[in-house]
Amino acid sequence: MTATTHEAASAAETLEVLIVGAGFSGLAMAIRCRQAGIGPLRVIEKGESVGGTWRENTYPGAACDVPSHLYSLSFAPKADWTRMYAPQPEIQAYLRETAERHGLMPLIQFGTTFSGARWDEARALWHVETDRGPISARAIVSGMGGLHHPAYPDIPGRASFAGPAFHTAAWDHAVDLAGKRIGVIGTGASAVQVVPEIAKVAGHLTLFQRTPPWIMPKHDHAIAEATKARYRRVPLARRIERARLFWLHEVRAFLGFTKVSKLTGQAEALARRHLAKAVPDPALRAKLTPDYRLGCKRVLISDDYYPALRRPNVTLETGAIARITADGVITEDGSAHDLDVIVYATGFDVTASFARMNLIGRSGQCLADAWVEGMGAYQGITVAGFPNYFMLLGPNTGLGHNSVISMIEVQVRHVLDCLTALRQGARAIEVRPEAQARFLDRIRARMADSIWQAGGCRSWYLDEEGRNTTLWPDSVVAYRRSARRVRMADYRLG
Ligand code: N01
Repeated sequence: MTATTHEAASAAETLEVLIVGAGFSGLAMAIRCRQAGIGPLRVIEKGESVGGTWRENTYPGAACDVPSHLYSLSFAPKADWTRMYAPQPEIQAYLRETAERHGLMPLIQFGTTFSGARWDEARALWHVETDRGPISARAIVSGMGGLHHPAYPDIPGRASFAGPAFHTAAWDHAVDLAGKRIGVIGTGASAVQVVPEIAKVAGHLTLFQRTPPWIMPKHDHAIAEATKARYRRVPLARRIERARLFWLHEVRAFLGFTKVSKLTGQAEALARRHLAKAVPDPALRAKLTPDYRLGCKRVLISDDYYPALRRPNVTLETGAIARITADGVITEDGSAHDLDVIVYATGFDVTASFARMNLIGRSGQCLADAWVEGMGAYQGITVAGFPNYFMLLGPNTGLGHNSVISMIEVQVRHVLDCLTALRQGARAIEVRPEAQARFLDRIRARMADSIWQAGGCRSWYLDEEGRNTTLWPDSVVAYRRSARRVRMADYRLG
């Protein structure tokens, strides 16, 4: 395959495919498109380098909570991951090296934000708006994901705080935290990673917890040089390790974390033992004990979070926050917590990320309007009324139990099949509304007794109406069966 057929198209040229985002999804799609000879192809990326969420989340302690040999692309293997759970810089470097090795860099237009697209029925193409000018493309593949709009809490007085205040996903590295009084709001996956790091340097750290998370042991460790050498020499050994990790998550975590089962109870017992071992003080332990079922929120893994909370310079505050002032946080009991810095570890606005896509489909309908009853897409990938538009990690394709990279790979396969149909002469490919409705009914039925609905908690998985429009309610194997190959009967070719 020559690189020239895939070089970025000139501004006026109609692209065969425009990929939005150069994170895991967008890069995986671009690699596969190149391998399939699809072009002209371009990737637009709002940032100045590849990596997506792994470029944006640079907070101290950022790392993957899925083992790296599993949290990587099967067709871009890396034998020498340094740790069981790679730190963020290593994952970002992996994505950069992967993009370079596959010749993607000339195809990526950095510093370009997608601001919307309108389907042109007569010409069967998308007119895409970006902050760097318009682009025409026959097909769009969104690799934007859902976890990139930081959510800031709606706390009165938030803007009045006089000191530096920033979100974990927009870390301000210019702020020196040494010796400072720091408040961290939130106790999710980002917080459990950042808190132990901040605690090491802070004068005092106050952690504001609304809901305690379930935390399992992490057992992170460096991967021995001999193991890396073996994985380099014998790729089969690395593949076996990947398969072992996949099935471990697929079976044990799936059964324990997605429905209330015997394994849920066993996992809770393990997490309670982990807590009891790390926190002997019964009062602190009580504050850290969840009152909902494990799996209802994302199950966290950490070996250093609980020990960090025992440090003399750390306070766990469980009183609700009443307001923020210039000097710090006031809790509802009237206590003032004076702070120099506030860190928002308050997660992402997932629903808004998708809804904000200013996409106008075939009959002039906006995607946000198509989703007034909640987000939903056929296989999480395509939406009726929006031909030639494909989403990677779209609605209902997140996971609570396994690596989302395995979901991305299934979706890339599905999209490639659709793109192939376009290459074979179809002007447009669009999911049939009845196929989409059938798929969504199936999802909703499976969701009914899931732990996310029945586990007694409120999480970012659920939208304002309490619908889970973010997670896949079944195993990865089931998703592969469902989505890997396109059932052409479910699509209408135009
Ligand atoms: O965000 P979260 P996150 N007052 O939404 C609290 C991925 N990820 O950035 O639980 C007080 O989980 C909120 O409290 P509550 C992963 O998919 C992956 O940590 O709602 N508190 C919660 O404690 C993850 O699931 C990795 O009661 C407020 C916290 O803020 C997703 O990103 C690492 C509040 C938000 O937790 C999001 O994780 C990191 C308020 N007004 C993240 N509003 C990996 O390692 C919110 N909170 C792969």
